[in-house]
Amino acid sequence: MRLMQSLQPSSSSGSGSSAQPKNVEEAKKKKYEFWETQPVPKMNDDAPIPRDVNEPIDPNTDVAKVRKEPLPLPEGFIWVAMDIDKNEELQELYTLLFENYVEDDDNMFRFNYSRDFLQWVLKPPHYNTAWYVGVRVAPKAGATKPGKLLGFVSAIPSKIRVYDKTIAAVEINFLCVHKKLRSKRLAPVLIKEITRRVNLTGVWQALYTAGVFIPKPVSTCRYYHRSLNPKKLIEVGFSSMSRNMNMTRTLKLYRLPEAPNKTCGVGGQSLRRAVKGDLKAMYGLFTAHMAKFDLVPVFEPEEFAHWILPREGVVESYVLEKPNTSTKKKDIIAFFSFYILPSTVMNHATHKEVKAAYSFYNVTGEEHSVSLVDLMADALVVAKNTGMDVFNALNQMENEQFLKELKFGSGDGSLHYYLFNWKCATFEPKQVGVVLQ
Ligand code: MYA
Repeated sequence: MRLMQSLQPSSSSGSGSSAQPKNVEEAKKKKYEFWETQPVPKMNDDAPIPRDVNEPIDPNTDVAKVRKEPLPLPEGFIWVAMDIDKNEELQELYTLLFENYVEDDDNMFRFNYSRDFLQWVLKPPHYNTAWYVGVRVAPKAGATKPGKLLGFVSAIPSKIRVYDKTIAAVEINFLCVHKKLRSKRLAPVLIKEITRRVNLTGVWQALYTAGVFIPKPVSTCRYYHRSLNPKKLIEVGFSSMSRNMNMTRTLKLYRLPEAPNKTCGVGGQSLRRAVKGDLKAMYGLFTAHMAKFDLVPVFEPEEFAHWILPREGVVESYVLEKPNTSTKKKDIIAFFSFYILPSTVMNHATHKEVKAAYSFYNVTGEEHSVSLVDLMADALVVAKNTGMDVFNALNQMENEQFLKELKFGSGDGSLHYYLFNWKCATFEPKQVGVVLQ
């Protein structure tokens, strides 16, 4: 069975949008009217950036020079900061994304970020509500309701280490323009406005990912998919059955044990859902693990807690414990985590949604008392028992160790990583330690 579809952030979908390049060959033929004006690497600059170059493209850090007023919008539209603590506004954002956000190239699936997921992703410690930038239709005189939300982009604060430098940055996500307003150059205005708002706080760099190829990725990773519910995935067209397979054989191929068993039992080890009291040990494992990679998030303990503690239907994490004979307590020796992001099945009579788990941060301790393959074999079982249909992972970090062995199939799209206003050597997927939602 070959997995045919892979949901990638792609702007080629939806009405009226012109196809975006997917790779460097296509990209070199295109003129990037907007991106050529921005502090990002030039598309046609083929010389690789040497490893000792690791610095801003535009070194200006003078907040006084940042424009004080919002960018002008076409008549009839206004800027708003969405208040996602208000149910109605969270619902409006949810609906904009539910109807207009990222689709696969064949317009069969669309990401369906839940309201709880949005609250998780947009509200890490130190979030800034001015960075939930919305564009609304200007309300008519005397109107009691706000105008419809037609565009959005968000930033959250983030510290990232790029090789040996740690920089204050933001992560940009949820850039979305309503399908009816596509190809009218609203996206560049949203990007310039979020840049202005971030610059006003003295931050000059950003990290973002996209399925489209724009100037110029610092890394390109591939998605891999592991069927947990192969029958449904085939029925909705997410994956297809190869010619020498039938359903019985396919089901057998992807069958999983009913309970996690790879890591358990061995030397008294046991697996359980992570709780607050585990955070100190998990944080220690995590920071040691991240030292292996070159593009990584630098979390304070409270940020780590925000990202890793389980939230029903949003993010799951499990720790593996081992009895310590000298302390008579249990030590946490590894953990895995995944976030839960369903996709709407757009045109199917019975199936409305594919439930997908996305590999997040998975760490085995230094002593290697458990292999990443065994740990992730149990992650698959937990994901399946949580109701997931598919488990997705990028070929980043050390994921190549388990992808083939655990029967992940290669997707058909790439995820490009970008740094705004930063010049550095590109990263192999195995050097990329950051996972964005
Ligand atoms: S990735 C997810 C992006 N969202 C979607 O794919 C949802 C579905 N699509 C849409 O809503 C629209 O098609 C979007 C474009 C909004 C994507 N990233 O307004 P336009 C360039 C960056 O006429 P539209 C995510 O959220 C395109 O090359 N640029 O087009 C991360 C062209 O520029 P150029 C993109 O289709 C976002 C211009 O926009 C993308 O109506 C990171 C055309 O504008 C894209 N995904 O709207 C944003 N797609 O002329 C950058 C197209 O040069 C953040 N374009 O070719 C930068 C850092 C900012 C903060 C800095 C702080 C220091």
